[in-house]
Amino acid sequence: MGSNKDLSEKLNDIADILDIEGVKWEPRAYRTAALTVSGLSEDISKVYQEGKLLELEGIGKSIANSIKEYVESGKISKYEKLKKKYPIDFESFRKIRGMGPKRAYALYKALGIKTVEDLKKAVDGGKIQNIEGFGEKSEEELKKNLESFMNVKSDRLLLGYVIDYANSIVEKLRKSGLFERVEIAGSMRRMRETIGDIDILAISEKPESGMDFFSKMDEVKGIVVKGPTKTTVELSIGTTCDIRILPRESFGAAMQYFTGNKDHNVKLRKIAISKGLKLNEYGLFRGKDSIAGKSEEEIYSRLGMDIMPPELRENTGEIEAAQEHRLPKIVNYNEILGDLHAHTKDSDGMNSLEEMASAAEKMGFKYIALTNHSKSLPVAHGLDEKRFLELNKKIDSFNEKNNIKILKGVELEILKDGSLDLKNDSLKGLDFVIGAMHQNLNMSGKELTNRLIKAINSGNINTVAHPTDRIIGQREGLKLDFEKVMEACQKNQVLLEIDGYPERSDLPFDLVKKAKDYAIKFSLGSDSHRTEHFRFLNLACAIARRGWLEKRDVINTLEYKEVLKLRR
Ligand code: DGT
Ligand code: CA
Ligand code: CA
Repeated sequence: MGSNKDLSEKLNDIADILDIEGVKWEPRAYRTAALTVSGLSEDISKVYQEGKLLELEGIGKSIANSIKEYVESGKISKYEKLKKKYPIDFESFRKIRGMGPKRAYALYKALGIKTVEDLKKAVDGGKIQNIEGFGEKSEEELKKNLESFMNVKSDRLLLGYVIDYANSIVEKLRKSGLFERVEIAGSMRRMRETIGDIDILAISEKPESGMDFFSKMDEVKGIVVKGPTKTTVELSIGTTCDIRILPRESFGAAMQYFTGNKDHNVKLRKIAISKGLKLNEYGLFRGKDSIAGKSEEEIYSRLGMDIMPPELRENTGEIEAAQEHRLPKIVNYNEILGDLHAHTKDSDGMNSLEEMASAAEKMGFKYIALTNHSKSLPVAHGLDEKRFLELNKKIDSFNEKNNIKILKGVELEILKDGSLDLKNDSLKGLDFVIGAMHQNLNMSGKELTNRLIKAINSGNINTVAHPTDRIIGQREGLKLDFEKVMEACQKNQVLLEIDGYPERSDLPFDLVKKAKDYAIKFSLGSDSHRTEHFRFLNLACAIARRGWLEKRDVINTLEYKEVLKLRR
């Protein structure tokens, strides 16, 4: 049995190889299928077993057959065959900026480079610049991008692709009737953007049957350790999952302890000691007597603190704030009324305006901003003034007939010199403008900062898209001078975006917290490229919460008409 992630990488590998072989169309089909698979909230084997493969976006008969083969045998014969001919680690190379499949193949042919380690050796030895099609400058750039990749690559999984899967495991455990309580703890409960494993805590009168049930679930690929109170399994999704069974009277203490994070716990324990108490996963003790343990509230309160949401527990000042009763009242997930970043197939999305709007309505959103790319981003089929005009007419007539409202938006390229990609006139017709830098990013931090600030000062953008431009596990954020950027945002009342798309999770929470001190407000966006992506808006809200934002700091808590007023 494999996983969605593994399958998606294999499909992408096939696409890369077909690209090298100069095959038309097919690579695109495989890439679309890979994207679909990686974005699924359930296991691909389940979709297959339910006979629903062909209902998936972009999956036709031939790719469905490959998936069938994969689910049944863990292998795809087409992949195995192609991979023999091209034994290259495309999966890693895809994550290195500027290392497309054709360049990877050129390096393989010239120097036998198959892996990241091979590449590093070649770059360090200055061997790339002599290869045809490369030069000193591209070697230099490759070196930078490779370093960036090496700095951030990790085995952690992205929360957005695991959270529904984990919740469905919890649901199954709850429904089994073998547990009195089942809860998620650890980094997932804190809604950290990446997770190392899944931590589950439970109360059960029948721990052994409970553990049996757990270790035999479909999601389980193998057992690491199995005992009556703690079992660790390897999940098909590519991470491990711990389940611990605890006595009822310790459950709060265990939730507190296993939610963490570690630094938060260490500080709490010190506070306990300073009060002559002892804190561990079984409770808060004076000598041998437990004085708290059943609930988390109890623990915090006996330590002289207000309880805080798990998202705040990163030891970044929340303990002090809790002691002084000045914790912020952070924004609630259900206070987010709409999504301010989404694409349709007019640019690089997969669904139509109507499909996106109806999916958003089903999610309970009151509005979405359609923010398709602008013309200078041809890889994303960016729209020019004329196409925006046509699309906006369509949006107007849609809004007349529907409850859910669409804001006429754009994800507008901030060009190399800081000027904007659409004419002022055409920007006037829009409701929400997201300024974004996607190209020419190999400038110095100072130049990039000035470029962005020029756009912020233009008075023509509402928010800055995914401000650091990091891609988790692939590349570091831009080396911007965020103090200057934040000052400019504050002065011009320009928002910063929190992009909830799992790989981006950008602005990161520590910078959100900093920006809040500049009295900057925020827009949240899922950056949806298909209907299934709207669930990522919740992740943007999680980052807002982890950055201590309150309702008034987040403009998605405003009604549609109020959001429209922002663009005056
Ligand atoms: P992860 O799994 O890397 O995404 O991050 P966590 O925070 O889920 O960490 P994990 O799974 O190693 O442990 C779960 C929680 O258990 C952690 O947040 C805090 C607590 N914990 C783990 N190790 C220690 C420790 O050495 N000391 C204390 N006080 N708490 C710990
Ligand atoms: Ca964990
Ligand atoms: Ca763990």
